[in-house]
Amino acid sequence: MERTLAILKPDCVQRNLIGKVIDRIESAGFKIVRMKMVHLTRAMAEGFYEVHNGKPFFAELVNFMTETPCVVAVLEKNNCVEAWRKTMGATNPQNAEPGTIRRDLAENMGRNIVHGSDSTENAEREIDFFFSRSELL
Ligand code: DAT
Ligand code: MG
Repeated sequence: MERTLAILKPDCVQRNLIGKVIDRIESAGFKIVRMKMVHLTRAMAEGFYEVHNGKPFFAELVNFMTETPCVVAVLEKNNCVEAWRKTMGATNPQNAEPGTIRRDLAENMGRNIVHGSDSTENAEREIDFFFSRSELL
């Protein structure tokens, strides 16, 4: 079964929306196979988002992701990577479809509640970034 990495970002935790987002995940048919809270260090946030290093929003992104703990989870479903991107909605909540998490809950593009891997290759990399081999057994 295909897997992806989801993050309930610091804004989700700060605004007490963890339960609402988990409900949406489960209602959309994803199985939550692993889940934990993590407070990212700067080095972790910079490493996780290294493809965005050098972009104008990079510093803001790293600051945001290190504000408070977040929740990281491994989701499982058929066609999981694409299905989770669809459930999240577009990066900019103003462009996201009604009924998506970002459209319904996010405040702006920088603070957009959730993360999802954008390919099966990146899903593997991102799951390995947060979960050790023994945690995945
Ligand atoms: P996504 O999270 O939809 O995969 P991304 O990988 O392009 O989007 O960017 C990672 C995060 O960086 C995104 O969730 C929010 C932030 N971000 C991206 N583009 C931005 C911009 N133009 N201004 C502010 N924040 C931005
Ligand atoms: Mg991305």
